[in-house]
Amino acid sequence: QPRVFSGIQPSGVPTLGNYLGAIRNWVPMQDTHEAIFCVVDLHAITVWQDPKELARQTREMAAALIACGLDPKRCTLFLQSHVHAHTRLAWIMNCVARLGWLNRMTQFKDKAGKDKEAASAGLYVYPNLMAADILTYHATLVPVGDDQRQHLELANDIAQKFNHDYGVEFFPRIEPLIQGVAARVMSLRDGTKKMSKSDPSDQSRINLTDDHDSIAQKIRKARTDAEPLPGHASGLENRPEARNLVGILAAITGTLPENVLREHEGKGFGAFKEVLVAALVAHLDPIRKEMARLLDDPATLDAQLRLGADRAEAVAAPICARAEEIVGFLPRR
Ligand code: AQP
Repeated sequence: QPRVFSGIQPSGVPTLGNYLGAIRNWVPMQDTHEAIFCVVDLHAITVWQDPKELARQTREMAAALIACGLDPKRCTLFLQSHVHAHTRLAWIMNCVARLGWLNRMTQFKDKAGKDKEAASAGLYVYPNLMAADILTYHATLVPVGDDQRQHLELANDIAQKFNHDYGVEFFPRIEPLIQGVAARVMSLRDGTKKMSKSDPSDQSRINLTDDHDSIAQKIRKARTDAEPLPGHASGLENRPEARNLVGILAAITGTLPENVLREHEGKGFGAFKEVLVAALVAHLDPIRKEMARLLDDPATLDAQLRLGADRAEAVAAPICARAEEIVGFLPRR
């Protein structure tokens, strides 16, 4: 079975974007692949996180993943900071990656904002840690949202440079797996920005912890235009907010935007939004309730994460040790 790796930052409550672009696609892979999923707390601290909040959010993210259908028995689910191979290999990757490559990363530019000098060095080398996350498992498939495409290309460049510089065929090629009609869910306030768990405005996103009332309120207030829904996707050009809401309904009901448009052609957004609210609540409410149930028993959750870390380490530690040997580090005897 091919080995799959993916991760998610505990930098806030998981959003509908995380769910449709990533988590939901991970669930079926448990049965078809050797699946390794990680809550990437090391990545989260590349921007400031209040320590108490980070700890709470990390458990919450783990609970969300299980509530969405990841089964700690059928996949390896763990916290990144529990498996030291990630940081050990990341250091080597820091020394393989070139500054010129990192300078081209658009996520750094977006997240660092105007004052690049004030961004953390961690945020800058984030893609190197991400390369290490994947490569320390020799994973070949990485299911992610569309926003991560550039980082995966960089991970391949790093892997190839390592192989070339040390004259080995050690790290395999990584294939990004970017799936579904909602590979990029946009903000509810601005259809040109992606929906993000760390967006300062809670109104910009649907959280997996949102109940009926918050979902209804956020969708009713979501930005749209005054035109009715067209019958074809061509009628959504230059209407990013309208396209986003249609895409969300299509994804959540398991159909294509064309079918949504055929069914709702000519409707105004007032009526369409009510359909969307009902579909979102029906889909997300069981997840929200299951999350709450899991968080009620943190000891069981922690035990599951510990088991996951043991399993992850058994795969990652020997690969990392071999990489260190290739570089020329003496083993500790
Ligand atoms: N809006 C989105 N649409 C589709 N997929 C998305 N993903 C994130 N946002 C969207 C996918 O979710 C996975 C986990 O992402 P992450 O937590 O590692 O970091 P991120 O991509 O930076 O996500 P956020 O929500 O925007 O987090 P913050 O705000 O902390 O930066 C990835 O597979 C990602 O593609």
